[in-house]
Amino acid sequence: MKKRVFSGIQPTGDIHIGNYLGAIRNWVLSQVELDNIFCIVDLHAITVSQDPGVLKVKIREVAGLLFAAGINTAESAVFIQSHIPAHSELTWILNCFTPMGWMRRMTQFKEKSQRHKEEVSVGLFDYPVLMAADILLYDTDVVPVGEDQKQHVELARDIAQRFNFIFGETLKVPEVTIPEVGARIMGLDDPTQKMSKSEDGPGRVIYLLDSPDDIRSKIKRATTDSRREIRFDESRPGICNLLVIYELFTGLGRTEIEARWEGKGYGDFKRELAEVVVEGLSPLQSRYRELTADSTYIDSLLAEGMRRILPIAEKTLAAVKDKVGLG
Ligand code: ATP
Ligand code: LTN
Repeated sequence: MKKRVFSGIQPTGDIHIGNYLGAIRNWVLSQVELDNIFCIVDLHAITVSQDPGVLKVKIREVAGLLFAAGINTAESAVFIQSHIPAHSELTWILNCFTPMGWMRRMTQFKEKSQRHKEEVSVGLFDYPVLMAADILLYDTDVVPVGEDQKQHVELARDIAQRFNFIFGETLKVPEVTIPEVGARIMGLDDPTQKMSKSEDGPGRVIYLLDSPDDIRSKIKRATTDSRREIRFDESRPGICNLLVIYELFTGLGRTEIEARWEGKGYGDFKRELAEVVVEGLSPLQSRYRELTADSTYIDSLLAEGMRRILPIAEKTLAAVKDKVGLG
């Protein structure tokens, strides 16, 4: 039996090479040995304000990029959260068994409610319970998340354990893993800041759908330092970040890379790096264009994923309703 892994990705903002090199590429490589479920969490997205037209487009765009990157429907299921009503239904039921005290401890809510002061919704407060429902519906073994989401997965474990304690063994208690990100890609304009969907300083982020010219000009303008040697030296975050991007796209070893650039200048290195990134993204971009040429194709792949996993969600929800005494 393959281990079941559940991952959620928010359809907000544009997917960038940090997401690709740090996560999506590894998902593609792991799909043979793991039973992966990828959920595009549109219900989570609306916990803060979204433009409806943009949201709809972004949902398909994220899906298209996952498929273009090599996620394959025979091995993995990709689906849209709001297409399976069991997510909302289980959230409601779990709400009724989640103590307020546990929710008040959630640090992401504290941060986000500071940031979105005027428009803090009940949904934003309930975000972690919706996430628990996502995970618990599919008998998930493992949830790989970044450090910032660890507390939410621990809450999902606590909720499952409490439910099982009250009603008897019903929900599988998932493990959380923090993948050792091979790389944390930093912003090109400011290598002390993470490359991130929600922070798009001009020239900070290379998006997966950027044109070759945009990629070239962002890399050309990338912040480095006044030294000359091209080395993997963490005390020089600008050039080091560019080298890591080069390393991941070329697959070359660090010694080999340093030897190749010995005695050469930043300008030459940046020019070659830009071509490496342009070429590295080009197959993905052409597959994306092919996949999206027929506007219904992505929807058909999503429907296929949904059909495969819907019975798992429905079975869990039915068991939960039965235990609670509903219906
Ligand atoms: P946001 O700004 O909305 O938090 P994000 O770009 O940081 O977005 P997430 O949606 O939180 O991305 O993460 C999706 C996946 O991409 C996660 O597995 C995360 O670890 C990975 N990831 C995100 N940013 C980077 C980065 N700069 N370097 C490496 N991996 C990253
Ligand atoms: N909150 C997560 C996205 C997410 C998720 C999940 C991750 C929603 N549901 C279930 C893992 C499992 C985020 O912001 N990255």
